[in-house]
Amino acid sequence: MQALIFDVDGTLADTESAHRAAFNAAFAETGLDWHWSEALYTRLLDVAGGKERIAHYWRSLDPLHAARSGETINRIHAIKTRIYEAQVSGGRLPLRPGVERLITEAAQAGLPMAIATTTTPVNVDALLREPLGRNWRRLFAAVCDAGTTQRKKPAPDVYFAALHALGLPGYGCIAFEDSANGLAAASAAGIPAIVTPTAYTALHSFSDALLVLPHLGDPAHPLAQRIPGADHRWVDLAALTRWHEGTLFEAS
Ligand code: XBP
Ligand code: MG
Repeated sequence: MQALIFDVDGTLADTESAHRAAFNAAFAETGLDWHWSEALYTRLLDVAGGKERIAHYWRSLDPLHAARSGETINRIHAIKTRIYEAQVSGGRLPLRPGVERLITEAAQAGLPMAIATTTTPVNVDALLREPLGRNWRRLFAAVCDAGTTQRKKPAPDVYFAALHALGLPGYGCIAFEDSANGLAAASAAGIPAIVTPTAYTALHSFSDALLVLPHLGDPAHPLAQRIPGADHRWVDLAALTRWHEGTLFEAS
């Protein structure tokens, strides 16, 4: 196992409720009578990328005007991003169990890491700056985000960008994801993926996943069940190495 590649939203932290609130606040601020309920947003999450999600929703309401709304969508999304950034900065949104522990363990072991997300760059800094420190970028060989590639997940582009930056083949890495789109993107890039769903993605299909777990666990929040191949009730490098060897065996 040569590197770990992390998705952000839903994986490093359960962020989509904060995103949903920011979208709704941006709609209100721009005088739109749109409101994305939890049920509607769960469906809209099938479209990766906030701007693409707004465009998709607008086309469903008013195909004619939506076609000419690029500038307006950019303006709404910029307001949403400002609101989201204020909501999650300062450590107000905690990382999921085991995320900080595993990143720290990998960094101390000198195992390269990257980020592969469809979210806007400022959102990653707002989320990680407090829990991982203001120099959090030094922990990652590459941070690939909405500014890195045009096509969003389930397209593999952002994962290919991360593999290119790492100088590694997909089968040498393990990806961490929360959604069917994310799993599809990692799988299309040839990267075995561990999925830790959230309430928004619990009903997605993860048949391609190396493993599906409620979260990565840690001593303070051990997983309810023992994990085959792991010494503890949380995911550590020793367990990941064993699981990764299994994928190489299967591939051979
Ligand atoms: C999840 C997404 C993002 C967020 C909203 O990204 O699809 O669009 O929902 O963020 P990830 P933006 O790949 O990290 O799961 O509004 O900045 O797109
Ligand atoms: Mg995600």
